[in-house]
Amino acid sequence: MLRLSLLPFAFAVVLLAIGCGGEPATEPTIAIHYSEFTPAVLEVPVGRPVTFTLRNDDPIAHEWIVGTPDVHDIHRVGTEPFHDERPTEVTIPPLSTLETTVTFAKPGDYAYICHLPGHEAYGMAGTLRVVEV
Ligand SMILES: [Cu+2]
Repeated sequence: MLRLSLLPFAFAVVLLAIGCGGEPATEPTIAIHYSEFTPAVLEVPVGRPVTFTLRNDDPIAHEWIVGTPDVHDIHRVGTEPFHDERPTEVTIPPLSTLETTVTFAKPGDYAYICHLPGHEAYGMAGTLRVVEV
């Protein structure tokens, strides 16, 4: 009896794990809590505007910076304390939500990382998969 009642739950977990085989997201939400991005891997389409909702549930500020390795190299040693001028570089104040819209011209995997001191080392990084649709 117990086994039967758990079956639908197990099925739902499998569906979540394979992302339901759906389209890449054009309006994804990335949540930040305990200095961690959720989801840590996200698939979006190339050549189409993608509006990211960035929700910071922590009582401290974080950054969401997405780009190629050279972009991250710059930000690892950068001194800009606040980002609000490029759609791919966003500072999210404590306990707040921001939106940013980006159209990715080239498919590939791009890291998104918080470059505030110590946050990347703590694990505050994710992967954005930009895919052909
Ligand atoms: Cu952070």
